[in-house]
Amino acid sequence: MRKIEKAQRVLVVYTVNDRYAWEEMENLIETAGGEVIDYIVYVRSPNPAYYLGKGKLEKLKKMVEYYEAEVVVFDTTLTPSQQRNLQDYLDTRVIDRVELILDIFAQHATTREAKLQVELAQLQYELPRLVGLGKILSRLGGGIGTRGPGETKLEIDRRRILKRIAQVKRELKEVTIERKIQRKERLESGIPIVSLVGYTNAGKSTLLKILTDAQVYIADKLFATLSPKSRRSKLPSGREVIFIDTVGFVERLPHALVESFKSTLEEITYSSLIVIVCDAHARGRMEKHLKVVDEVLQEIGAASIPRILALNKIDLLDADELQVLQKTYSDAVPISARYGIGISRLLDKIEKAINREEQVYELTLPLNNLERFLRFRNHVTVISEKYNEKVMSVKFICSPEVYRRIAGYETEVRP
Ligand SMILES: Nc1nc2c(ncn2[C@@H]2O[C@H](COP(=O)(O)OP(=O)(O)OP(=O)(O)O)[C@@H](O)[C@H]2O)c(=O)[nH]1
Ligand SMILES: [Mg+2]
Repeated sequence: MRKIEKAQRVLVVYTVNDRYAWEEMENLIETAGGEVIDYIVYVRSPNPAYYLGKGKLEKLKKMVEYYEAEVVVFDTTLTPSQQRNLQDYLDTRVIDRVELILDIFAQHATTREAKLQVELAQLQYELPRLVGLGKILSRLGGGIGTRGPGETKLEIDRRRILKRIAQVKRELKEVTIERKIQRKERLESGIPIVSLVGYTNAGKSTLLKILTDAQVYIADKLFATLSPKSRRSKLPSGREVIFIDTVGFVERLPHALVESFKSTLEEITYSSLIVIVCDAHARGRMEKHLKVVDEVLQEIGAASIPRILALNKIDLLDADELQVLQKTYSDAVPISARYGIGISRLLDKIEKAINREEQVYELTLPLNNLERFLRFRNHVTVISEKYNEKVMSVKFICSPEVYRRIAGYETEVRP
């Protein structure tokens, strides 16, 4: 069930005094298909029953009536009872930030995996909200509400949701196995993986396209990419890498979503290098966006992977702005993914970062079992090789990941 239908009139309740946060919320609502017609701001501590204080609540009620608003969106998380009370009092649909983001994800999911991941997040969000739904849902019809709030019905619904959760989890497991096989193949190829990560709408898919000539979906929408693509490509030296696109992050990303998309986000943890793509045109928001990216990377266990920062969309900046930016982020690479500016510098930096990770290793391998080493021959630089009738001693340079692959074989070496 969609929370916002096309062109529905939406009133917003902002809970922070931050122009950028308002802009982002408006963007989220538009991405979901709604139209923001007016807003109120409420930054005081939330009332347990209605979130809003009495005065603001009455004002909002009048606005709902005046505009005939179809949806009220709160830019925060509401408790199930606050949401229920608000819907009853305002006599219109009330949704919070989490539901809005889930709604966008649901609209953008195209692959089986993404659809299952979103459904799981939605079901988990719905479950605690099921108990004693107010009159509004029964009146609006559709979905759970049509059955009315009778206790036994609720119990039936609860069981139905739990059953569906179990089923979705089972189906996701199957899909995940497929992903694991692909990942294993990628890792075994020894080719370094470079993940493009960043805030939603930063230009990750556009960058993937220009780096690899891939056909990817690019849109001025939040969360355009839910089923990330990966593509092989060559660095300036001719060395191969795999670039992977990722799901965009957002401030206060619903935890249920991070959980559901874990298998997709997990891909990032297998990379040799992370390129953080950041919308440099987002000026005032940039630092916050970078902070969110950092937090998500920590949460998924990718904090220790080396990073490069790419400041994207510099075509939208004037010379002064660019200069200030370069001073503040002196290690970053300014680029325009759309117009192909700064891409070769970025590739050089990627290559250097990958090489920096590499070290000299030494191995002694039995001659009758060189297969594994030979498979990785293209991913190492051999410094010296020595043979006798039984073994080969080899000194070479490669990345720690490639070495791990070869070293698994080392244990089989017998003196
Ligand atoms: N002006 C300008 N626009 C850009 C540039 N790179 C990307 N864009 C635009 O920014 C918007 C978002 O680009 P995407 O590549 O879809 O962004 P994304 O990071 O993949 O977004 P999600 O998948 O939603 O997380 C699109 O409208 C792009 O055309 C750039 O260098 N300059
Ligand atoms: Mg994308």
